[in-house]
Amino acid sequence: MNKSILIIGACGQIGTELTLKLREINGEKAVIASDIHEGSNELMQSGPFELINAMDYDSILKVVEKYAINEVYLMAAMLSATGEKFPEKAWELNMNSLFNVLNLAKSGKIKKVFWPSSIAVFGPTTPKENTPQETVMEPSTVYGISKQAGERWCEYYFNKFGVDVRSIRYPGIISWKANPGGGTTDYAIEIFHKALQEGKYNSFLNKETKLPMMYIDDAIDATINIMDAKPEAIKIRSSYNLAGMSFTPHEVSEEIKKTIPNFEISYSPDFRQKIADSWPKSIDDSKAREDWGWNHKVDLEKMTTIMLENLSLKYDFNY
Ligand code: AKB
Repeated sequence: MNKSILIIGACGQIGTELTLKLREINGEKAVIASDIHEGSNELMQSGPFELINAMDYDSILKVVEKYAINEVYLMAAMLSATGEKFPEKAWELNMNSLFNVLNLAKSGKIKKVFWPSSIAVFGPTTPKENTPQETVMEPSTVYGISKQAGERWCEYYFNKFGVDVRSIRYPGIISWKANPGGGTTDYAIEIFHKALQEGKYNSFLNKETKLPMMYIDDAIDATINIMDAKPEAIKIRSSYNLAGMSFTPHEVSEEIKKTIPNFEISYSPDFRQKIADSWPKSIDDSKAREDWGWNHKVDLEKMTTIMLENLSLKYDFNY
């Protein structure tokens, strides 16, 4: 069967690069981008685009029928920091969009679903180092609660209705093409922009806050690989732990200094510190590696080089 893919939330940080990559692999016409607003020029010019409100079942159904869609990637969500400001909206968006897509699959209109979970499913009572796949999960943010509930619903729809839904728990994703959207890990992107624009950065997380992170190319590979794996290989139908690297604001600043020696970092932790403190420092992703061959490629050093090289062109920075 030929793939006909719909990406909901295609203009966001991950959606933008996922859309471009899936179009490169499957051809532009096979991948329909959608969001509640238009995206970057690069994204808009790369293939078909439809306006969709992820909370409106009928607007999704219309596009699914128009293009005979068989796979949906649901990338629309309200992340941890923004979610704490708008708890009810976060719950509404994160849960309603998931139910819409799961119900489309249940009714047989689509065959396969990708839905991202997050390290935010873990909470202050979770073991912090090498956090296991199965462990205590008592998330303390609305975003985390919605992702944990979502994981339960994904597994339920698989067991009860045979819905082929696949999911990974993204760590903080670092990228340079599209801006991040209101997460606690966003400092790890802002720091590169500020280093090149101002030579200094005031971090909203403190010096030693270690969090799991991943470069966007690895995240996109993981997303496409889990969707391409044989159904029997996907033994976990809630969501897989996934890891790339872990670092602190201090460690990434030291890495930036290798290229920009005068770079200065200061620390003014805000409400996001408490969120970060509730999350794991590192993740055990051995199940993803065993079940569907996950393998990350980019470490802190390589990611720093890629970020500085690409953003220096945007800011016309010579070093
Ligand atoms: C956030 O910080 O909210 C996200 C996430 C870890 O899911 N980047």
